[in-house]
Amino acid sequence: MQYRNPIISGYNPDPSICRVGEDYYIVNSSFEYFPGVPVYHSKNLVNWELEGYCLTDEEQLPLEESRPSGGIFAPTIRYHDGTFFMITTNVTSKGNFIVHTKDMKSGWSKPAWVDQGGIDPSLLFDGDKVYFVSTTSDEQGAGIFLCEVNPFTGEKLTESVCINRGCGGRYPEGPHLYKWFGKYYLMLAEGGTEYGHMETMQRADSPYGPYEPCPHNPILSHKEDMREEIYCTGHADIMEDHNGNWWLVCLAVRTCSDENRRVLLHNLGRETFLTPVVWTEAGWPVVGNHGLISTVMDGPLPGGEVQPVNRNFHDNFSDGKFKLQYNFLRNPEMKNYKLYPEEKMLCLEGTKVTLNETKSPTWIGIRQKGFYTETVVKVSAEDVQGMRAGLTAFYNDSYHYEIYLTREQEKYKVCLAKHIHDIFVVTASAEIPRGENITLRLETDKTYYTFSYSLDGENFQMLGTGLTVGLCTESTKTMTFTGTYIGLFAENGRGTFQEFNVKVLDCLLYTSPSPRDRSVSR
Ligand code: 6LW
Repeated sequence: MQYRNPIISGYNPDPSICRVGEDYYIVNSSFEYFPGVPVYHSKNLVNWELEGYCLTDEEQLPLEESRPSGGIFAPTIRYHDGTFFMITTNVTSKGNFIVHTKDMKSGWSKPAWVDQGGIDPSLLFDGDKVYFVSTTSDEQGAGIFLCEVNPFTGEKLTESVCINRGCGGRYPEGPHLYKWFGKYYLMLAEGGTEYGHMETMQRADSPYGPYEPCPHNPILSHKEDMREEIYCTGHADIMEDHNGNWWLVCLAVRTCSDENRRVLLHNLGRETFLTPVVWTEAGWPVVGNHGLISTVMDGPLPGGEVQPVNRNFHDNFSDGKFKLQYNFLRNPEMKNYKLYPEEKMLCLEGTKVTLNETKSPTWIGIRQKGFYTETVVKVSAEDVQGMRAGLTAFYNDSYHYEIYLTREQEKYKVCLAKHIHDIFVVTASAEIPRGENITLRLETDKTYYTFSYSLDGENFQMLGTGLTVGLCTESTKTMTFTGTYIGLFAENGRGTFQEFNVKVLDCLLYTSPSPRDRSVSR
């Protein structure tokens, strides 16, 4: 049956998957965003719904000092004996920890910290033993370290030992240890999460090794793929579905390239992709098309009919609770976020913390889940000198564009500001009768973020644009791992928002030619 990748679009990197009967769950890294570690659910591996988050309170997820792309790195989800376990690393707090639950809807446990360092932790349940692996280093360099743990308390039951140093790629990481066909299989990401990324497989008779490499390593890599459709494939997890077919999920990147230009720059973040896996007679996995995957693939999907993928988002703020897709920056002051379901309104109480600070401004966002989107929202700004309330395309505190309402002396204005590297500037503004019931619009494509406003909700004036490549991972001044959000914000006063609609048009591309990007030379 044919399906399309990515199966989970927008910034959803480092996927880990597990199966419970005929239900499938994927978790992803979440870095400085709250709540942490999204959990997606599917019955057919193609239609995924956001089910909730593993980390939903400050004790589980202290993010206060998190740098951009700090916080929560790669997670692993496993299911054993009626209990879900999620293992991850808070690089801004105390490192590796495990949370567990028998029922996700009732929330997850407090963190059980594990005294083994490094990142990318994973668990293997093997009889009465539970092995904890992570990637860290010793005096000989980087390696995969293993200890036995109590998965409920995090207690280390054996000393940490290095079991493997990878298959020759730099940065051996993202380890998953499996027990298949009577052997221990160790799958690693190597080469770094960028354009040299790849996945390798090894196996041994003991979890402690020695490990024999798969003869056709790397089992997955796009570093030589001349199709230039998908890049950076790696950081994978493998599982057998309820029909006995095997699948691999991995992170990968779609760049802002199009027929006009080739750029190795991506603004959506690393996304989650799916590919079938088959086994050789010798017991080695063959991933996709001999280590290559595509945006359109065929496979023996496990469950029912595949529904058309719809990634639109709509909120008229009438149901009195925050939709699951909303994220906040670091640990939010929830008293600054008020829903008025009767009035179908969201009120954001802006503090003096601005979008330009590595803190928790009054900001609420959803992942940008496609290249071609159209967002509209109605905004009213408190009549306060210098406050800002509006709509932002937000990568992090040094890379964001926003259209917003403000008052300067006695004039009400709608403005466009851009923050790129160390440049923060208002690039356009227009006087408006007053800062009430203004409709703001953001249109995105692979070339521009285009900002417009309307006084009547019908007729829009374009205020200005920002280059899409300005919000790309590769161009950030520090190494980052996230992707662009579409968000609402307020600073130094109250912003009132109604009718927040985000249309993701990419899915329409599947049946019609892509909307022409306006070339940069416009
Ligand atoms: C992830 C690790 C990595 O934990 O990036 O570059 C980290 N490698 O595998 C965040 O995605």
